[in-house]
Amino acid sequence: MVAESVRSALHPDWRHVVRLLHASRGLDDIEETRLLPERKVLYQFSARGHDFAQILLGLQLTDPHDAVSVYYRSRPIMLALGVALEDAAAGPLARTGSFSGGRDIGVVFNLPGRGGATVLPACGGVGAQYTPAAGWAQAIRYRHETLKDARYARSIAVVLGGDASAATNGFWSALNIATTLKLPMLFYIEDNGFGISVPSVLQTPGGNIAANLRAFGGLAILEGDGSDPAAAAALTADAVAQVRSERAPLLLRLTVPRLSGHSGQDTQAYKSAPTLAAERARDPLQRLQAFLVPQHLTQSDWDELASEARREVEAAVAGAIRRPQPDPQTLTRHVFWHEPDGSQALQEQGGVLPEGHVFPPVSGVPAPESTRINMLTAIRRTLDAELASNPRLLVFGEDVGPKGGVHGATLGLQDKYGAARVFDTSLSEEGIIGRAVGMALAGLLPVAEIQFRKYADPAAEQLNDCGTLRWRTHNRFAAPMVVRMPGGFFKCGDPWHSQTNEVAWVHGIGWQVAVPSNAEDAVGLLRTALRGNDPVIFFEHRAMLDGAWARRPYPGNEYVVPFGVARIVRAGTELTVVTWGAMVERCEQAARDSHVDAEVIDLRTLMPWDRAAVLASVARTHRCLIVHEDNLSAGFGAEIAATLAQAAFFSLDAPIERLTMPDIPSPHSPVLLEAAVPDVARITRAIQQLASL
Ligand SMILES: Cc1ncc(C[n+]2csc(CCOP(=O)(O)OP(=O)(O)O)c2C)c(N)n1
Ligand SMILES: [Mg+2]
Repeated sequence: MVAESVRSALHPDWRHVVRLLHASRGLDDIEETRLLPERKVLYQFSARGHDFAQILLGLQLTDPHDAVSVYYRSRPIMLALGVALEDAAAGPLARTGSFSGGRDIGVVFNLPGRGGATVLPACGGVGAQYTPAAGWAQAIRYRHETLKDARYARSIAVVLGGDASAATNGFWSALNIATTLKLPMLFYIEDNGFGISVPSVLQTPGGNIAANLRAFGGLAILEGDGSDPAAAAALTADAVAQVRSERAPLLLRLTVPRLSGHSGQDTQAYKSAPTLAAERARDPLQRLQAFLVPQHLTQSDWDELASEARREVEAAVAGAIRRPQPDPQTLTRHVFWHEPDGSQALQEQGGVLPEGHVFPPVSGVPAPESTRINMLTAIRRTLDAELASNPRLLVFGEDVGPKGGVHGATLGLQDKYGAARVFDTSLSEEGIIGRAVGMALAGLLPVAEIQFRKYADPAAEQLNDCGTLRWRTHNRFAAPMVVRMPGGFFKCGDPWHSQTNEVAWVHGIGWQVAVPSNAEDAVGLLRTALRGNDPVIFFEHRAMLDGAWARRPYPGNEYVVPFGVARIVRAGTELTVVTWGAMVERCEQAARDSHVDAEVIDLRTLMPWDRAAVLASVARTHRCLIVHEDNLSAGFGAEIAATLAQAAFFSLDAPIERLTMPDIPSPHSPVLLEAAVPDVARITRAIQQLASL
């Protein structure tokens, strides 16, 4: 037994640490020796060797507004944060009641706050964990300093990553964000010397990221041996305490042995016998035993804690195995807030709604002013009105601050709402979107601007992971946000500023996609997006931002256009033209020029899209032409055509036609551009031709 005086002087609670460490080892052990060979667990990641220091770190994260962004080797910290053993065991078994309900790999965790630290929904992609943690850290700052919420005064964001993850874009993006903004963020690097089989000298010069970062501005550095009990306890405690009090970033690098293969399949043939022996000699479990027994614990105390933990783990695994398999009937639930059957279930955390935010009233009826404004002004006024009514809304991106955005959409908003709410970001699209994810999970409403649609490419991983977040956490989390993205041709084209490729977002799971063609719809759709509860891509066509045709009266601060409701721009009986974005104006003109009684439908949103309106129209006209600026192959027109082929087959009197850009990037020369993008003359001919069949 530990003498009372010694125990109270001990920090941390070593008995608790011992129990957790044995529990973690027990889970790894049972999975490796029984469940994996029996194929009950299909994907196994052992935390052996990383476990001890993670547990020490987790026990420090006691602030209710702390967040941890973890990766796939992070089960020990989950146990330290209070995840029940049976829940932890149920994940790899892909059973119900686990953190993803069998939808995600068992070690890709998440944990809603529920009065304790939040574990942000983890990703399988290495490096994806970093920028959301920076977003959470910035949200802490915002909620404390701008929203004056004293409960966030000492909260911190922690991100866990391996040595190889320090080579990823996400790592550097988050490091830049945290250091330039001086955010309360702890980078916790678990350096096991390998990324699967690749040694850390190929990830960072000399193999030590901490050594290389010593000259990095605004970053405190600590490092040491994560398998040494005294050192690991002191370093994790110091690191957390320092970030809590200094409100500034710190990187803690702990060397740890990876005592098992990278994953269950890995034989570690790439490690030499001396390397394996040296790793075994650093097993933190044995070092902890030597450290505690007999000075602080008797051997029988230790043994009893070990067997108690083992018994609990065996019971937990048995309980997890008894849990039902996930129900295939629920497979498609929780992609969006609203289900196709009209039901809805609010996520537990993320976005403004779970914290009880109530939006002002809306109206589907425009209250038009007397003068017309361009689409750019319409977007700015909508942002302005929503910033005024929703203190949790933040607008950010490259150049959106003092300059007001390279397109001018945010002009004057920083002056009006301050630099905490409307701000410039570093030039990292991954940082913009990843940060938005972290902010959304922290209960804010991020409105991010991607300067041009093509420049969303570096953010592809964060965008994809954001979209799938609700589904893969089984609705425990969602990260509603609005990503504004100008694109499409303007006076000229080019492969960088003029792409539309809106179909990519439709194909990306979990994103709603709005493509307004005019100022009034832009107001209504943007407001719907900003009052919604799902991530939205808001595509701002460059040709329409100041286009004369797109100018409309401002329809008022309550005006909304629901998603999935098309507008019949021009009614007709002979042929249906389905289009959106900048092509709407051209199709309307072409319909007039063609002298065919063509109906023109502006879809306005592509996810969801108004199938009913298109089907109803084609049922009357029996002919359909789809016009879009995006490339032909697998463009959104293909989806519409497939839908019509299936659901309107017997109404069709002619083949479904598509008129689109060819499968090329947007060309720069106005002559080439003219030839590439469907123009009024070609649309007119296509209408006439189809009508004549
Ligand atoms: C973006 C991405 N690329 C590749 C992989 C495949 N992969 C999974 S883990 C891993 C190595 C990561 O090593 P490290 O960051 O050191 O963490 P450790 O596994 O050693 O704890 C790789 C290459 C991935 N998951 N994500
Ligand atoms: Mg590693």
